[in-house]
Amino acid sequence: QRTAELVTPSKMAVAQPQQHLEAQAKSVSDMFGQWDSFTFSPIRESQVSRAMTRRYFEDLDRYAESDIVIIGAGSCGLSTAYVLGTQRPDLKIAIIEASVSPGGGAWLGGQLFSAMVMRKPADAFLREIGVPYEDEGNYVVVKHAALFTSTIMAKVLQLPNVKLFNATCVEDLITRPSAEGVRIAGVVTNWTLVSMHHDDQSCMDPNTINAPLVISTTGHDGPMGAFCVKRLVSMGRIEKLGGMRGLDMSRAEDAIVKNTREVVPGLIVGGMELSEIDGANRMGPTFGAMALSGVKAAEEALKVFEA
Ligand code: AHZ
Repeated sequence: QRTAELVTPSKMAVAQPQQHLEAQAKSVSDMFGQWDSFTFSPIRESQVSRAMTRRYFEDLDRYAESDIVIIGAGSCGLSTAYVLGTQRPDLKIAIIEASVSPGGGAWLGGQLFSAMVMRKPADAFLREIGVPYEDEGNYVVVKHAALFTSTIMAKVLQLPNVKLFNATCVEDLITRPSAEGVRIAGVVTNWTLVSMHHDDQSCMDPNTINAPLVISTTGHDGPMGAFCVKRLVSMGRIEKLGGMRGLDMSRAEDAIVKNTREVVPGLIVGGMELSEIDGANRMGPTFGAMALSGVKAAEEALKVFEA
């Protein structure tokens, strides 16, 4: 044990990769019946720390200047990221998610019921990402909402031009004066746990990401939700919020998709956050509008980059 402690990090770094490749070459079924002689490839604890922290800090450095920041990794934010990330592999896209676990409210269909309903034509989005569904005529049903959420998340996370920073929240917007009054030029971030303790700890200043375009999909009002539109009110850019109205599925879903737009220069708003500006109805547990609001938010963003 003592000698292992004395191995220098540089020697370890040279020695390990080849062994790792050999271990990877085994198939799972080759392990059957071999458990008595089983061992993992060796590792030193610092290698684990460095494997994580080096990549994280490289990502922080790389994405400090992003092309697009998407706030919120719920159904709308992830749909936006999928369309943008696949259509424009040249754009650097940072997703900032306040929760430890991304996915927002899309892990279950409604209450604790598993299935997820999407009204047509949002079935096109499911076909695009390869999620199977049962066709019920005007709507389709995915057998478990987590199948949609885990599939879109896997697709988004595999994109080389997208980085998800979770457990990180947007606590302010970067602004610049412009002909229209103000334009949004990036986001101010903090670890969510830090943001939650500004009142009982001494000042813990935030971090920043510069980006010419921010897409806010933080959901309806709540402790964290509707963040950007509430901030637009407090900075005097919007007079007041319309406030989300009661539930009306048909009206709500059409309105959210149609109203997905650049609300102030540099800030596109999509998903349920929009209902707070426009005074739109909520739709409850039907998710087609979240996927297609994401598609429209991406289309609006592409116009900005093509202009
Ligand atoms: O954690 C939030 C969630 O994952 C995240 N978020 C909120 N504020 C944030 C901040 N910084 C970073 N300041 C933040 N992240 O944003 C995500 C929003 O996901 P969501 O699922 O709540 O919103 P959505 O618009 O993607 O989907 C709405 C789904 C709903 S709500 C509803 C109803 O109430 O009737 N019906 C549907 C389909």
